[in-house]
Amino acid sequence: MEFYNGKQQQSCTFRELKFVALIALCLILICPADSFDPLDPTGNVTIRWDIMSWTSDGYLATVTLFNFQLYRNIMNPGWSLGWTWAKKEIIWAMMGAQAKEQGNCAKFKLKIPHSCKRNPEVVDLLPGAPYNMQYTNCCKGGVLTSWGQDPTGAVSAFQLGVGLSGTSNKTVKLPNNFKLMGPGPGYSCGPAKKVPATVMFTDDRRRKTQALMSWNVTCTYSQFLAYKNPSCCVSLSAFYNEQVTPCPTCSCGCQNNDTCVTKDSKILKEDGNDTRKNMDITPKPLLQCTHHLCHVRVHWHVKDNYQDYWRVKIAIINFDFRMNYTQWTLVAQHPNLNNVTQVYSFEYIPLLPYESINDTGMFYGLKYYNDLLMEAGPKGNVQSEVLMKKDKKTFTLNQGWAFPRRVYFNGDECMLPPPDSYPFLPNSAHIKHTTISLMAAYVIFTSLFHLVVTNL
Ligand SMILES: *[C@@H]1O[C@H](CO)[C@@H](O)[C@H](O)[C@H]1NC(C)=O
Ligand SMILES: *[C@@H]1O[C@H](CO)[C@@H](O)[C@H](O)[C@H]1NC(C)=O
Ligand SMILES: *[C@@H]1O[C@H](CO)[C@@H](O)[C@H](O)[C@H]1NC(C)=O
Ligand SMILES: *[C@@H]1O[C@H](CO)[C@@H](O)[C@H](O)[C@H]1NC(C)=O
Ligand SMILES: *[C@@H]1O[C@H](CO)[C@@H](O)[C@H](O)[C@H]1NC(C)=O
Ligand SMILES: *[C@@H]1O[C@H](CO)[C@@H](O)[C@H](O)[C@H]1NC(C)=O
Ligand SMILES: *[C@@H]1O[C@H](CO)[C@@H](O)[C@H](O)[C@H]1NC(C)=O
Ligand SMILES: CC(=O)N[C@H]1CO[C@H](CO)[C@@H](O)[C@@H]1O
Repeated sequence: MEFYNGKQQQSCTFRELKFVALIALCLILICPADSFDPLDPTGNVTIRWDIMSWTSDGYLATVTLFNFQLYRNIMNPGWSLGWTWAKKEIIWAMMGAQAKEQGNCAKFKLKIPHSCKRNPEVVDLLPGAPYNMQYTNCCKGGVLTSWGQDPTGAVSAFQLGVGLSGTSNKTVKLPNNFKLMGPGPGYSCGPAKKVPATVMFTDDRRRKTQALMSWNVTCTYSQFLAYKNPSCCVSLSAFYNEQVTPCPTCSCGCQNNDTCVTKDSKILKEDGNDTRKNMDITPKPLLQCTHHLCHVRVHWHVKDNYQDYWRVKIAIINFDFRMNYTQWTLVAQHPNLNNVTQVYSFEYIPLLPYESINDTGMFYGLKYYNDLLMEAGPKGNVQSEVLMKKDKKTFTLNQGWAFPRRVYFNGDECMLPPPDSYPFLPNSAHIKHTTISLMAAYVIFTSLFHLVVTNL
């Protein structure tokens, strides 16, 4: 936690140089609330629970999950949703999802409920579930895209029949203690709140119907709750300097002999047989040994500097031998992303976390081409180039301006190298370590900058 705040502060001081207007924003960002994401301030997963009809001992409800997060998808193995019943409710039947455990239904003789747990945990069905168990928007294996990427893929729904619950809006009690799990922890949910009854279209969209009673639960994500360490890091390079700035050592943890394996490890060959046998069991990550020990490294290369444009090459490299990232997302914050002219082999959409500031965008893969970031190995990378139109007043190769301020992979913030290690313009190292006055350094710097800009 302290660690992250430190980093935010650093990038803030960095920014003040050019964007006085952003200072106020930075001050807000230095002390974010636990689950506050400055690049997606309203990001949340909303669970809507609509009672559609009353039954002899309870009700039939449709539960819908909306992943309203702009760029955080819910990956394989998908969401699971838990809650605690307020009374002695049971689930008679479900469509489009199932409770993980039936629990003790011993006191039921004639008809056996689907689940009698006081705190059921529900998961989506897998694609290809039998037709008579399906429900609109179900059966995605719990995988949801982010709202920014594809709102139609960001919704999941199931139907459940509840018994022993009361049969009117006066006797039904709202469940509590909602728990949403993504592929891991990180989400925390507020209490269920009664909301105006949902009005919805029928399947053929020709008629509107209305729920009898509705409530909402809002869940938000916090990276700090999810992982002790970041899971990705950023390395940098530029055409004007041969030196590559690597990810900081131990960005995502430090090596020891059982946290990682080398490329030619025997475990990997055995693993091939293993995973095929246990396809349904979620494999533990198996990381390639690196000095940063991250699952993913993002490389940002300043490739070309033309008169009116400049070009960045972005590569994403997977170091997890047991992870295929389907529908990955990459978010970058850089002041020039307001003038993106072309993105070559990724999709790009600008994100506007604050109305007036257009410096953040999301990249994701082209369908069937590179929307799957394959497991570590020769195919475990995706890349693209971005062409941006220069704003002559702000563009500079100095002081690391050309490098991103923030980077997120799949919604988790990546560790950036410290600004003083960024690739510097030729000769500026010399300047850095001699005793010439700041003024002289400034003059040399600006003329050098001029040279680079006008001659390349
Ligand atoms: C959840 O996200 C939606 C869509 O962005 C937004 O309208 C809503 O206000 C958010 N809810 C909360 C509690 O932040
Ligand atoms: C219950 O439903 C009735 C009729 O739809 C409505 O008039 C009443 O306000 C509802 N009561 C509560 C507590 O929601
Ligand atoms: C409840 O959730 C639905 C679906 O996300 C949303 O449209 C509605 O505005 C929410 N209601 C309130 C009061 O937050
Ligand atoms: C890791 O290294 C330590 C000391 O270097 C050794 O005692 C231990 O057995 C090793 N563990 C594994 C799993 O190789
Ligand atoms: C994995 O499979 C290959 C060929 O199918 C076999 O030669 C090898 O012994 C197997 N390894 C293990 C650890 O089962
Ligand atoms: C990743 O996808 C490839 C191709 O679809 C497949 O061969 C491989 O087994 C997958 N790896 C994992 C860890 O799921
Ligand atoms: C934000 O930047 C993108 C990318 O260049 C541009 O397409 C979009 O029009 C901009 N939006 C606003 C509101 O400035
Ligand atoms: C050089 C250039 O086209 N700059 C534009 C970048 O985008 C902002 C708004 O997004 C414009 O105001 C600039 O003129």
